[in-house]
Order: sequence, then structure tokens, then C-alpha cells
Amino acid sequence: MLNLKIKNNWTLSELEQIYNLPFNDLIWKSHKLHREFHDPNKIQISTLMSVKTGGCPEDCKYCSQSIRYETEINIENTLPLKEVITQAKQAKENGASRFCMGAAWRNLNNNNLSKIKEMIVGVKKLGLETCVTLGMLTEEQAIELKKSGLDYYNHNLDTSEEYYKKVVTTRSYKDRLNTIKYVRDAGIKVCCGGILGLGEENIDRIKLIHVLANLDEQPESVPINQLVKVKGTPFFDNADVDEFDFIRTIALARIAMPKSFIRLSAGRDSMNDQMQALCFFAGANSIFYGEELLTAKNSSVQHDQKLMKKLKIGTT
Ligand code: SAM
Ligand code: DTB
Ligand code: SF4
Repeated sequence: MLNLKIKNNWTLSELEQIYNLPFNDLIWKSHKLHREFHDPNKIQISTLMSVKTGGCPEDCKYCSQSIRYETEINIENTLPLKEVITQAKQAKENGASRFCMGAAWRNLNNNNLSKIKEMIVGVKKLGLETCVTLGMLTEEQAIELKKSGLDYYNHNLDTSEEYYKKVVTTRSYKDRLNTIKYVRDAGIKVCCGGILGLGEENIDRIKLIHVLANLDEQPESVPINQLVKVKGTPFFDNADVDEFDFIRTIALARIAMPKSFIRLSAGRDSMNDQMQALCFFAGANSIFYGEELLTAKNSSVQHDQKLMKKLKIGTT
């Protein structure tokens, strides 16, 4: 059935007006929609694992894994299948429904494709949903990943097209959009979002949501990351994101993409419980769960369990 609340012809000025509503009007509007489309007391949990760490040739100014910056990470080659499966089992035992594997590549090469396919098959066998984030893909590689049973591909647009040039110079916004199209055309679910705290303005955040909401089909999953400030990267000294602006962005994403899962992604470790609770109220309904993100610390499992209990939120 056609749902008239899901539209992909948003104008930028419509979204700007919503973003700039009085705060209470905005989160009331987003929460109402959230309840219509989702169980407000349930959160989807994904666990992340870095299957190839560091040494990336790209120059993303936020990233610990770029070879261009001196950061304190342990560089690792592609991990053996066994290690990946052991961690996926653990994630499942801890309650995750999706296992997301990330690699510090500019793009996937065909040597690595077969290794990744084995990982997808193995993780899927455990009864977990699979997600990978491997950089740029070709049309053919997307089809191959789909054949191995991949459920989601994560590929973020990060910010507005204009501001993107200030964040990454080694690839273009159009490159990102192309990969997202190949993923969609191959029948894989799209996980695509951004980062707040790159030095962007509110208008860049609104433009990012504008692009995501107006894709032919909206992403099933929309991660909203708060920059994890990594020592050695150009963005280490960036100013903190205003918390209300962060919540406004979550609310806007919820209103513009009512059906999508909005993930409160990186950066939870530096948010207090009240901030996270407001994000959940405004429309976030997914998190990364587990002690580590890719290279950075995540909010601890013990802390998250306590928080979910306090808020009486169930996980799925
Ligand atoms: N190399 C692939 C790529 O960039 O598409 C996949 C891995 S990359 C680490 C996945 C995503 O993590 C990036 O697109 C970015 O949005 C996010 N990310 C990376 N470093 C981050 C940081 N320090 N804080 C917040 N998000 C970050
Ligand atoms: C996404 O949007 N956030 C995740 C995931 N997709 C792959 C990555 C966050 C990375 C945080 C910094 C780090 O661990 O290095
Ligand atoms: Fe490489 Fe991805 Fe990090 Fe950019 S975000 S430097 S592409 S690992």
C-alpha cells in the first residue's frame, strides 16, 4: 500500500522549516511519527567488527585508519575467517541481531571479494543479519555480494555535497552515490548516513537528510554518527556538536524517513544517558552494541544494559 507519509520529493526549504521548529514542536512531531511506524520501546542492536584495520589510502579527515595521519591504532591485515566467526558467535550470544564487518579499503578488490563472501556466508549461517562496509564497489561486485546472501551494505555520505570536499579529497560525493546505486540495484538493503562534528553547519546536516530522503528508495538504515575525535587526525580539535542540534538532526531524519531505522551510532560513549534517551524519543531506534566500534571505544555493554533497563527498552 502506498504510504503518503513516505515521500521522496522533499524540498530543502520544507526540511529547513521542520529543522527550525521550536524544539518541543519538532520532537513531538518526530515522536508521533516514530510511534506510527515503530515500537517506541524497542531498539535494534548491531555489533561491529573491523576485519581489516588501518593503512587506508583515502584522506577522510576524521578517520583513524587513513595512512596519511599518525594515529595510535594497530594496523591489521584481513582477519582469518575463524576469528570473524568466533566474534560473530559472541555478538549473537550477547543479543545482537546484525553483525557488521568493516574494512579500511578505498574500494573492494576481487582478491578480497572471495574472503568477504566466505565471511558473509559464515555469519549468516549463525542466524545473524549481515552488513559490510568495504569502500567503493563496482556493479558486478555488488551483485556478487548479494549472491552470497548479504543483507545490508553501509556506505555513508557523511555530510552535504558542498561540505564533503572539505572532508575528503580522494573521492567525490558522486562516487559515493554510485556505489549506493549499485548496492540498491543488486537488491541489498542500504545503510547510509553521516557524521556530525566535521565542522559543518546546520544547513549541511539538513542537506544530507535531504539527499538521503530523496533517494529513489530511502535507506533502510540511517546511521547518525557523532565525530569520534581521534588524536592525529585533522579533525581532532573540532568543536563539540551542540546537543540540541544533534537531536534536531535525528528528529529531522525520523520525519523525512519515517520507516527507516535511525541509528544512534558512533559517539555514544561521550553522551550522557539523558542525551541518549532524548535521541531515542526523537526517533533513533538502533545502536551499535559491543565494547568497540571499529577502532574506537563504544559505550560499554554493561552501561548499555543498565540504560536499557532504566528506560525499559527491549532490544531486537
Ligand atoms: N572504508 C570504508 C568507507 O569509508 O566507506 C568503510 C569503513 S569506514 C571507517 C565507515 C564509516 O565510519 C565512514 O564512512 C564514516 O562515516 C564512519 N567513521 C569513520 N571514522 C569515524 C569517526 N572518527 N567518527 C565518526 N564516524 C566515523
Ligand atoms: C557507521 O556509520 N558508523 C560505524 C559504521 N558505520 C561502520 C563506524 C564508526 C567508526 C567510529 C570510529 C572508529 O571506530 O574508528
Ligand atoms: Fe579509509 Fe573508510 Fe577511513 Fe576513509 S573512512 S580513511 S575510506 S577507512
